[in-house]
Amino acid sequence: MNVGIVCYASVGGSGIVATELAKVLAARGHQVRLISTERPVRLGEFQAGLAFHEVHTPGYPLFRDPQYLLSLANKLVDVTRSFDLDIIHAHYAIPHAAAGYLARQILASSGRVRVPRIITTLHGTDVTLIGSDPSYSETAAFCIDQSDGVTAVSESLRDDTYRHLPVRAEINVIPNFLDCRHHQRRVDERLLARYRRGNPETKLVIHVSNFRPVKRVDVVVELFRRIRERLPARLLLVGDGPDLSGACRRAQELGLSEDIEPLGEQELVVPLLSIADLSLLPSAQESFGVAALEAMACEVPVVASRVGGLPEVITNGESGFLHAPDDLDGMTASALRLLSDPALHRGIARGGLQAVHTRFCAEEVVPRYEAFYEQVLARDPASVSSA
Ligand code: GMT
Repeated sequence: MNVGIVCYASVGGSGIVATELAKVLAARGHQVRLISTERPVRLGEFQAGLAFHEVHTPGYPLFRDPQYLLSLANKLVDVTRSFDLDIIHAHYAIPHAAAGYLARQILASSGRVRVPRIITTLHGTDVTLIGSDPSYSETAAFCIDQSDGVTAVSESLRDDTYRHLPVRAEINVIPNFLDCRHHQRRVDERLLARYRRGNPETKLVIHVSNFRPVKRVDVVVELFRRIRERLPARLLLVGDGPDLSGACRRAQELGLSEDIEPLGEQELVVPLLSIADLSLLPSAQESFGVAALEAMACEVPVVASRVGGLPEVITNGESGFLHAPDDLDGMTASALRLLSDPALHRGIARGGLQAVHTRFCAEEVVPRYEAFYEQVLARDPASVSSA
């Protein structure tokens, strides 16, 4: 199949999942074209069957903002004409589903007989936060409905989509996944010693995110403060975003600057996860939680909020711990239990690893996308107006 995959490349799990999907599909013999504004972080080296196409969005003094939707739709038309795409798979509905819709209309009205099918994968905030904002909800729902196929990364997100938006399309749930051969614990003793600062008793707590308000980084710092009161610990903050500087300021006010390592954006998270003892994810909302999955794959127990799709990833008490978002006492208690009871730590780490390997490895999930592509290609295309 010729597949075009559209995603945000810079930050966030949707770009990571889209890039991993592109790589695995190419390895399975498909011709894949990844289309984005910049080279996705996780793209890696040359791989046969996988090409990257950059979207340029020229500015102009009259525009307040660059016209990304238009330049992306234009790029999709170009790439389809040059490489005969069967499928355009849009990751994150806003505005990628709209760009796919527009590209399909343009191709059909130019007399093209075979237009690509548009598949939209909903990732979370494209529905729960920004998509349901009254400024976007009508266009978001329309473009989702106009897709030839729609998937969501969790049952919870599928239900949220019907609740938040006037969407009528059938939504198929295909969960996020990892390349499990790559995502596995590999401890680098020198890295471990470096971040423990010479004290082998020190526990390393990690938080990986895009540091947006929905991640509640202030709560991460507060949980760490409570942990630090009870045992020697250091906090690795991986990623960047608007709330990182506030978190560092707060840590300074609490006298914890020495115990916090803001590591910025990192292409390779496995070495960092592999030295961690605990991952914190007290998000206000999380449609899935790729960060939790990556931690579990590296045998790091996760303490997270019981929100959105996280209960579909973590089974409380078996593969991690879930608490109501405001239950900071509960999260602290679970964190301290994990950090002070090696048998419990081992059991939860093993439970997490097993959950990943039984349900969330690429070999398990990617064939579901392939089957969905086939299913959508076998259907009549969504109606397109041709000139
Ligand atoms: O947090 C965001 O807005 C970014 C977005 C993304 O592009 O990664 O995250 C969402 O998609 C991820 C991949 O499917 C999910 O793992 C995240 O849970 C989801 N974020 C939220 O629902 C807040």
